[in-house]
Amino acid sequence: MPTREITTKPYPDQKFGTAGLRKKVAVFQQPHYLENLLQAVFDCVPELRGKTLVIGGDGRFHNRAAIQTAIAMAAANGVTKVIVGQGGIVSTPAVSHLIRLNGAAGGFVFSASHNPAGPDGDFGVKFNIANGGQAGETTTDRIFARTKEIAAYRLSDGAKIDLDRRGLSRLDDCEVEVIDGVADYAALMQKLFDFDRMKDWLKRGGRVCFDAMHAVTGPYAQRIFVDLLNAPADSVLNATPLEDFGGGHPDPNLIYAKHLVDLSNSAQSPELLAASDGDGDRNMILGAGVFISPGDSLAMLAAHLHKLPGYKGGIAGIARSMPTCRAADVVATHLKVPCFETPTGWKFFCNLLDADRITICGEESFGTGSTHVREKDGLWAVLAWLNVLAVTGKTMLELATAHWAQHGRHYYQRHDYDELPTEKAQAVMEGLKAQFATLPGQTLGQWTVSSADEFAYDDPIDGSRATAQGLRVVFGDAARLIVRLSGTGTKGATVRVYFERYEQAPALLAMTTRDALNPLVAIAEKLLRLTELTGRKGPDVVT
Ligand code: VG1
Ligand code: CO
Repeated sequence: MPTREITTKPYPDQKFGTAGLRKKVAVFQQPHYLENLLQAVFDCVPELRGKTLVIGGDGRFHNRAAIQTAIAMAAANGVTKVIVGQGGIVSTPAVSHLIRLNGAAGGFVFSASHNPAGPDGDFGVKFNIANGGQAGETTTDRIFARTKEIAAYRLSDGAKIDLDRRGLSRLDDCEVEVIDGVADYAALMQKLFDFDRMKDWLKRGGRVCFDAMHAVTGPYAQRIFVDLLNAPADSVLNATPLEDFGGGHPDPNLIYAKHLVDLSNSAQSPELLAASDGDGDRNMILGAGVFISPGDSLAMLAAHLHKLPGYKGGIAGIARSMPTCRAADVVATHLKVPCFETPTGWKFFCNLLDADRITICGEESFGTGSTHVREKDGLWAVLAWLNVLAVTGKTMLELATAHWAQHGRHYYQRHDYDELPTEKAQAVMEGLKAQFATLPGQTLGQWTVSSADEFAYDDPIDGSRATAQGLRVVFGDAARLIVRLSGTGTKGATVRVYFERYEQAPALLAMTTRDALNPLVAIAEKLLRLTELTGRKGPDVVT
């Protein structure tokens, strides 16, 4: 079949970042929109020529059409093998694994992560490189620059691939293999965790409830929990991926997975409750009667990880993103391993993982991961917790309480102000920055400011410097207030405000998060003048 070269005109709005490009479906459906972006990737990443490319998606609306386009363009751009998941379904962490397993030069994930799906929802493209991680900023900047000058793209005219039938076919000089998107990932999990022990725990009456929220993790959870671990079928909720995610919002947090919170507080609660997001990289963890915040989950897993088969040798180090609470730092000190503080975004962890400086890492935004792939991994975190339960024989509440008693407790919350006009969001940031010089030494409420600055990161591996990574007001070890602008929104600007309070006194370990953080919220309102500057009565989302 011939390859066609099609003339096109650039779109100005294809700002490709390390988390890819996310837009409304209607934007992606404009003529040549997706093609322009993909051609820009092929143009800027010549390493794909003569190599393998992995393609997957979270099953959302437009996924199948986008995958056909990507395959046809890969073939026309000299890719010699495409590996694609059956039905177009491969989670973000599984794509990362497949790239590494097959020595591929890169991979596309068609997803807008936790953003709602369907014809009126969002669509997105992420591009990962040979190490399995997201392409770095130099590459994504080049891709964006290329989209602004693109004049033509190449497409193979061959037949469409049957995405539902596993096996090999050929498109021009490109071999296309439709694989079971779950199998290799499930095999990896079996290497890392003690499946016999977990099976036994379940057999003895331990109960798990995992909500796949009609997104990509359904088939993974089904295979792992039900088929491999013999958990009852009703352990997995909403297991069928739907193009509109069933009209839901697969952002696993206290708002969008509230039914799990309610279940965990009921008498019928299973021991472990969890959910993942659209593309399977996030996780939310609850136990009967307890919510484990993502920062705590990172710290607690780090403390127990050496008990799990894949991590028997102990851990080399821990990393957390700057806004993530400092519970991990306390564990790192205890274990005498380094703790790295990175900007938000998984790519910063990848350098540390590649250099074997860390074994586990995590973000406050319900993301946890380890050396096994180069993305955060929702199901991995759930299995790690299940394995910890099986090994220790303790309940989640017992584990959390013991952790806080030993290491102290970091109360934590994030407030989001969504879809603000850019000027208003900027005004909040500038307003705080203007006070930086006078803040240190000031006593606000019960705390005294030890430092106030804008976070910058010097990458210890490649020496690069990332600036403007969020504003922080630090009150020693006792508390922190952090403000940053989201880099992933699809509409307007989002201001995120993060609150952290640390307590060690036994009497202060069992407050509600809200009671613990109210005084800090009041300080933030004074410093940031959020009501006045945003015109909002309060945050849109509290997690
Ligand atoms: C958010 C989270 C960040 C995460 C990113 C991608 O970014 O805060 O921790 O890495 O989403 O996650 P931001 O810039 O909007 O705060 V995913 O699950 O959408 O790939
Ligand atoms: Co995601």
